[in-house]
Amino acid sequence: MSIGIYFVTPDGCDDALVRAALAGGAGMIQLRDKTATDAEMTAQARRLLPLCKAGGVPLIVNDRLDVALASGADGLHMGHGDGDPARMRAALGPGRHLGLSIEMSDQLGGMPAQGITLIGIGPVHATATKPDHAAPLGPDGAARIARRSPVPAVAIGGLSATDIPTLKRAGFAGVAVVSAIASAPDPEAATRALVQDWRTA
Ligand code: TZP
Ligand code: MG
Repeated sequence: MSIGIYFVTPDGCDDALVRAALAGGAGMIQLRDKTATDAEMTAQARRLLPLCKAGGVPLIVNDRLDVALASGADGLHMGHGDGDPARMRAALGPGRHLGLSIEMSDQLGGMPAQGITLIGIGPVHATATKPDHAAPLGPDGAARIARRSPVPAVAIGGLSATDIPTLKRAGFAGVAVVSAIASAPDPEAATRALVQDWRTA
């Protein structure tokens, strides 16, 4: 699986920001919003799904199985310890993505059997976007975990263009970013530049 640039939304993300990431060439979108209600998130996912589908880009819902199911999203992404992945897979059925965030290699156990299709490894660097994050792994630490992963992995946490060559060479399927796109003055141009860096790395 090659994802390239995986855009994870900030809280309160407007549709325009997701449109910009899609226009810039993001390969996967994760709707992550710790502040929205389930109804708001479901409505937003329903609005965004046709745009994502038109570009062949999977739209993944963070944390909320009910929202993923109600919206018909392409998958769910959960944190380690946020529930039983096997139960999430049973509820999602086959054919949709099930992502899992992990912070250490101990958490790789049992992965394919649980129906997980993608793991997010991080944080690579400290980041203000996730205030309660675990100790940063650094690119080498994240890569060591990725090498042991039985499923494709993306790196996350404080990532920018400078990290891309190392992470791509380490075998990651992509890099997941919030602020490198969401806080850029021109999110579409920022996405396009990251995608270009990924392609040429
Ligand atoms: N999980 C680990 S770090 C992180 C998440 C959701 C936030 C990444 O945001 P940013 O702005 O790309 O550092
Ligand atoms: Mg979570």
